[in-house]
Amino acid sequence: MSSPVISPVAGRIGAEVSGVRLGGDLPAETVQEIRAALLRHKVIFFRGQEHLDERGQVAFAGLLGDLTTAHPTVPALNGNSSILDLDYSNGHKVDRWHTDVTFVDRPPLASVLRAVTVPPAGGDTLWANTVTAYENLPQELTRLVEGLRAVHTNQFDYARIATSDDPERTRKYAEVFTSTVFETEHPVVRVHPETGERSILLGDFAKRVVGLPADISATLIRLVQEQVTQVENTVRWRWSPGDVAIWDNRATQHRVVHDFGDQPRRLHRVTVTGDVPVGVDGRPSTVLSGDASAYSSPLAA
Ligand SMILES: O=C(O)CCC(=O)C(=O)O
Ligand SMILES: [Fe+2]
Repeated sequence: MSSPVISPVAGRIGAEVSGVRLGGDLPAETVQEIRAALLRHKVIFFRGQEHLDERGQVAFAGLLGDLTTAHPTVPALNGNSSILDLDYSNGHKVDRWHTDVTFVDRPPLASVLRAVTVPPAGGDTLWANTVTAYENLPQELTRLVEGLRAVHTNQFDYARIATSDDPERTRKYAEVFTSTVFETEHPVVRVHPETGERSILLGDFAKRVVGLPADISATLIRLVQEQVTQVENTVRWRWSPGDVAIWDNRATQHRVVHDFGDQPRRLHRVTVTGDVPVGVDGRPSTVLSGDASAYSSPLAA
């Protein structure tokens, strides 16, 4: 089989991989090349994977590692316990910059997202490189954030997401999302377990910086988030059905662009289990509340 062709998309993040037909039967060598591209480019895109159904997506993702359950609180898509159904007509609305599932002690290593239905225009997804974000911080700020830890939680601020036309639907979704409250303290700068790179670990589930008064904490989180999401650190993907994006959830944040009104938009996500983040001082993250062991344990196949 010929080697995949890797073409960078934005200057600091993102690459398109062509010449690969994704599935559970990829040779180990190709999987290795995909992993290397992921570590290097942080998010990789595959077009034209229309042949991939739910089982195929799960089988492929399983080549990258053990899979999590669909979500710590949100039920899986019927019949497949590792697929999270991101259907924007069911109240799902995560339109803020985040790293996936950082409210648990082992946020996913990677997410594999497959476009099922996309609006005729809009509904792009953005990713930000949290390594280049860290590297481009002014040195004085780097020194400050390296010593900080932040508490991440799935506890929703209802008012913040209640922008849907249907507040009842939004309320129901939030109720499910927070049916178990998780809280985890993570370092604000983590060391990547494979590349050794340092990256910012914040995003929308980060609620406060440990040891700081609420107002200073909020200002500091906003300040660092502004650096992470600077356009130079980002890439934007215009979806077609059958596209697959994989991101290194240890080195990125992402968000949907919610500019498609009531048009249907649906994607399926499968996530690969990650490990416990570690700060530059070697200290791992610690759980404050909620037991997420069932989420991150390898699923019985
Ligand atoms: O819908 C999107 O574009 C992104 C949704 C999301 O946050 C995710 O798949 O983790
Ligand atoms: Fe996400």
